[in-house]
Amino acid sequence: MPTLCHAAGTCSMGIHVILEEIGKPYEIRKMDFANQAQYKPDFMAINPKSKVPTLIRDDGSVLTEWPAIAMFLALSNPDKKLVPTDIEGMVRAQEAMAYCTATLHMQGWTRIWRTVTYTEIESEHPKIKARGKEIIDKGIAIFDKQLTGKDWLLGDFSIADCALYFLEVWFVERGNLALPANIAAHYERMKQRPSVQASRKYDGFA
Ligand SMILES: N[C@@H](CCC(=O)N[C@@H](CS)C(=O)NCC(=O)O)C(=O)O
Repeated sequence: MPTLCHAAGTCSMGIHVILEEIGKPYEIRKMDFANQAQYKPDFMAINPKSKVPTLIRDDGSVLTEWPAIAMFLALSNPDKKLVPTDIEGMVRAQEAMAYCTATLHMQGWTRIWRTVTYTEIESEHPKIKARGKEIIDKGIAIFDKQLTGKDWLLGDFSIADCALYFLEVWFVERGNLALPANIAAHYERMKQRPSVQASRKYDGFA
């Protein structure tokens, strides 16, 4: 069965939700980020990028990068209908997942949480964090607009919603920020899904 290398409260929450949606057996390898488990040789032998999500598949091969893992899981479980099958729907899923992971996560939240990677000059940190917040707010507004009159980003529930979900958790639970109306409703809808409830219970979110 597949193994998800996962750390609580990180972006791999979204992949955990997808595995729960699929409903087949899987294992979680719990990563202790507080002890820098991602930089230990045993994990780096699995994923030299030192990142979660990392998926160890049934044949032992390792898949990294959120959108690739999500697409692999969706395409290899077509009966679960977790990604549209038409070209337009599939590229829209890629578009949403790329924006969540490459821009809002990497460009936005990284500026806020890992400001020191941008500069060690502390007096510049507020400016860098403010830029991160701007990037996040812009993205949240774009997704809020996309959700106008819709329950899910692409019409039907999909892996794109699971990408937006981990950002919603960060925004609300870690940032103590209020989401605009359509995304707030999307977050509540996500929280009604048993898959999300299982992930939240595992990670200790109410
Ligand atoms: N580009 C990767 C980024 C994954 C990523 O940055 N994951 C974070 C957790 S949210 C991580 O593993 N950080 C560990 C570290 O950088 O030490 C993806 O989208 O999967």
